Amino acid sequence: MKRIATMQDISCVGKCSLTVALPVISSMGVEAAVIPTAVLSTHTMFKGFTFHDLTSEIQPIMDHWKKEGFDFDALYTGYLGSFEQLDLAAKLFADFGKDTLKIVDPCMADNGKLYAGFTEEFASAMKDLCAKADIICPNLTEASFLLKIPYTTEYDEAYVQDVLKQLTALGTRKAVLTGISLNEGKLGAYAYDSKDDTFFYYETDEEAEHFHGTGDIWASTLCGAMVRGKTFEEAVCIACDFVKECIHVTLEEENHNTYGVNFEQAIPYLINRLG
Ligand code: PXL
Repeated sequence: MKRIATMQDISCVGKCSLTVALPVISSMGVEAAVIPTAVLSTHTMFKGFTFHDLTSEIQPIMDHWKKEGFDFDALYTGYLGSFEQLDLAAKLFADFGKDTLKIVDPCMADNGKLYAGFTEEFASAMKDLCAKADIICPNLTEASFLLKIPYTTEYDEAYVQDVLKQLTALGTRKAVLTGISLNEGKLGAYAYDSKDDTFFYYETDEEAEHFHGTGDIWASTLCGAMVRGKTFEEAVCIACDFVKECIHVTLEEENHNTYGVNFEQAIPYLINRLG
């Protein structure tokens, strides 16, 4: 059985980070080992969330794993909350990442703005972690902060390709920009493999609403699909299709919640889509 180690927080309510990574990866038939970086009562879009930092646990967890001789088919980092956690993620890559797929989702911003608590200095340090990854999957806002370029919603295909080339120039082999819309009513992901110098774009019909946590579902699905032997392109398509299905299932439900998607009832679709 394949095994992924993922490092991100637990937001107890919010359907993001570990509360989606675990079920999504597990449902893809892959073992999910976790390094929880913090416990929050909710994700940071709610007011008054509690926060308990677990940074001091991370090194002891990795030391124990090393002693037990565990290895992983992929390492996947999501929302990380401090410079120290970025250093520990780099350590995870150094200690367990030889010949292992390393995926960094540089969670820190959306819609032109950094999430609560993040700074431009943090974005700059995140860039160094991205350099150590095989694949990174920022949205356009995160890409703008990583590259220190202005965020824009007015872009064309040439712009997206240029951003992707700049992202891989940070040191990662592949970059995928999520949430890209090149055609009215469509939404997708634009990917670049710098080694082969090939681009790849996949889009689906855009759903009527956007939800928090879909980036984490997207990255978890990409990671699971790659570990299950799908090509990079196939994995990008599966991740886009699954997120679209999650939003679709959510919107079908009367009085659906607004803080996260109904990915749970879309899981049969994912298993089927995986083949
Ligand atoms: O989905 C990204 C994410 C993960 N974890 C926490 C968050 C967010 C986004 O806001 O607040 C705690």
